[in-house]
Amino acid sequence: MIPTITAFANSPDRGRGQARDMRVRWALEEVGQPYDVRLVSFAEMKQPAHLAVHPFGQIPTYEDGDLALFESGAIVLHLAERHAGLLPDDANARSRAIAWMFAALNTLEPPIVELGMATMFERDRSWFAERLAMLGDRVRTRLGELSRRLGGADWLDGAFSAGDLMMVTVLRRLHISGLLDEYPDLSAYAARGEARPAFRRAFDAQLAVFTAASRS
Ligand code: GTB
Repeated sequence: MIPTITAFANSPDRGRGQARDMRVRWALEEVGQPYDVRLVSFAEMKQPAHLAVHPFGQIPTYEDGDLALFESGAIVLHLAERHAGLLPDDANARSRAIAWMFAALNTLEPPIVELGMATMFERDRSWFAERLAMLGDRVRTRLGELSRRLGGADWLDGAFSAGDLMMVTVLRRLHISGLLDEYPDLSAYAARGEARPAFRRAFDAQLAVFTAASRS
């Protein structure tokens, strides 16, 4: 059976691959699992049919037979555990790769999202410049720490893993801010992820949704 994921019918990022279906698409491509996509509007996401799968009325979701999942991290972990290619065989290395997934989602992504939200929604506030500087420094702290740990290696812990997949999707959210450019090793790390054929296929698939929507 081919799993079905959900994605934005009209992604506000205009096909830049910033929405969280991108990481699920990428994982599916890495493991060679074909998939279908159900495109949903913002209104449809809040309807009972979608809320039955995603309690918070968001994308992405993943449905495969009896299994319905939400949360991009849970979906990527599910795929990585059931297919070869995204987690090492060695039990300790596997746990470390999963720790990097959590680090991406719990330690790096929150300040990066906070910075993005402030940039989008708080520009007209009197305290915007001060807050932006503070949020930028919080992100820089994490990037500095990540850069030190990466230590010039290609990937975070040996071979490419679901930990790198998740970390690269999180770092990509900084492209617009220019902050990632302050860390050439992390820029190169993200670019290595983006150069993977599976990433390219996933990116092109989500871009095709935007291109088709903008033509209609
Ligand atoms: N923790 C959940 C997960 O990891 O799956 C978060 C899911 C989530 O935030 N989904 C967003 C959503 O459905 C889309 S990805 N939002 C609609 C809603 O809440 O009503 C977040 C996102 C949206 C848009 C951009 N963008 O335009 O650049 C980037 C990221």
